Amino acid sequence: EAKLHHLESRLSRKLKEVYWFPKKIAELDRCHHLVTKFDPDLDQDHPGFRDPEYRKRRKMIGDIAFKYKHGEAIPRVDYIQEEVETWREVYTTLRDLYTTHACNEYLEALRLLEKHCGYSPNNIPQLEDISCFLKEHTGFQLRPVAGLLSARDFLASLAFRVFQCTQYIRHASSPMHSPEPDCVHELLGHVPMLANKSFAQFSQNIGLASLGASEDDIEKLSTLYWFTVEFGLCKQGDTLKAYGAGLLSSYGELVHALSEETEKREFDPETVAVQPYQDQTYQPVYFVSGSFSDAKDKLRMYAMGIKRPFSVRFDPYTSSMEVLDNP
Ligand code: HBI
Ligand code: FE
Repeated sequence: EAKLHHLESRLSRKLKEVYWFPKKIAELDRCHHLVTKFDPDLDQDHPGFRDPEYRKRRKMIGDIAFKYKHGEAIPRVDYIQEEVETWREVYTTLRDLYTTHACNEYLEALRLLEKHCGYSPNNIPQLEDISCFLKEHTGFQLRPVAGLLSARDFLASLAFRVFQCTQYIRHASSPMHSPEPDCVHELLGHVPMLANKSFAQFSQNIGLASLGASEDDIEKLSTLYWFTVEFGLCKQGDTLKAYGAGLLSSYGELVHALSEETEKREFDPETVAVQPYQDQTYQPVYFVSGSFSDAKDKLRMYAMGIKRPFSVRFDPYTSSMEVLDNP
């Protein structure tokens, strides 16, 4: 009894010395810290900066996320005609390219999303429907977010198999590009891959490694996330295909990435974690994984090297973290 008490207080002392992190899924309600870098209210280069109507609409949709609490159904958005037009333009343009440029896992999931989740040129799918679909396939779920989230909060959600998803759409003047994440990026880039079991596990593992991690390790994990989940390539037979969401939601960069002009290197977490990256223009270098289970194994090795005075284990029955003391 006394010894148990001693052990518990040793662990709780350790936890006071690291960054706070959510221990149960409902605590993701506290992971809502936005980064304003690409916000249309502040970023003069945002295509919506000079369009008060657009900013008002984006704010209205963002309010859904600010009010949202874990466990609630995600409110549906009645998208206006202009928004659906934007979606249609991107959807039809990208859809044709996927056949040759997207990996098989992506194509397979997209077919299912078209069949079951309202993915079509004429309809912006609803987060609530997608969330139910993903739960059935990989246990992932969505929650709405009002913009670009801090890396720490974003990664912490992944640890619980929760993907924080924007619900507003990019400005109509620029259907092929958005400086910040929007629902085109999330729904066409991220969602199909999250329906794949190996990829889902890979994403959760990055999240688990981030809990309570130092600023330096968060930066490295973000960089790993960037070159895999956002801009990753994989080998299928003799050809390279895209699985990264930043590629699958950008016609220009998807063509560019798989062209002869770019450098491709084999995925190796140690080097990727410190590779400088670009968020203003196309990447000069891309990293190739043999398969998701291969990438997962390499990442697991890398994560084992991150020093934390405790370890975490996700309990899927309660969607909470077991925090274990390291001797
Ligand atoms: N926030 N809403 C949102 N969507 C993302 O895809 C996203 C984010 N914050 C950080 C992030 N992605 C990554 O680039 C890493 O920093 C984790
Ligand atoms: Fe993204």
